Amino acid sequence: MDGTIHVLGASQPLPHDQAFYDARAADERKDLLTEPFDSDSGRDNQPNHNHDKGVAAGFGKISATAGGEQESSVVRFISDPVQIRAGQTVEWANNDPNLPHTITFGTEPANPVPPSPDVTVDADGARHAVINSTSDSTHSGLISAAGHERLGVRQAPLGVTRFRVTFTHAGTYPYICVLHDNLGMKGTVIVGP
Ligand SMILES: [Cu+2]
Repeated sequence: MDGTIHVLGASQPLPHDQAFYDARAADERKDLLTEPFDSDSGRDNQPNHNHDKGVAAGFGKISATAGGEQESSVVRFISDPVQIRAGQTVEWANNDPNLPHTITFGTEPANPVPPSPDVTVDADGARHAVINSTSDSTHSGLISAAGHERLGVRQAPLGVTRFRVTFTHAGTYPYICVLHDNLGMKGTVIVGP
């Protein structure tokens, strides 16, 4: 691990111009944002016995940089709209270590933190609700990873990063993340008979 410093005279041209560095920055940004799509855990092809369809509720990444850390987030529901049949279950998974999200059908709650009273907890810790009609309201509460682990600090309990909804009747069910709907974080579940 060694390096070399080239010191140029003040009048010598630099090897690269600003456009070169702008293009490199754009490439790195694209890599950060697209990489999780290759290997995420919330896509439809993920083998999982707890649900029929998976939706990624955001992606994010924390990168080490010379200046400390850098965070990047995709604030979207990926795999949207999702189509299922009546009786099937959709699972949302937040794959972002930076941002909490919610999955909210119907009326927005005054307090976005706790889940609505109809939400139960599955054996694996995921939250779960059942929606019987397009006029039902349900709210996941904040779905988020636990805080960073830090030296000398007692480890925080795991965060709840998954929310499932079982749909018993056909219909079109729009939903939002109450924290980021203004940024376009909205989705739709289409339930066939
Ligand atoms: Cu969100």
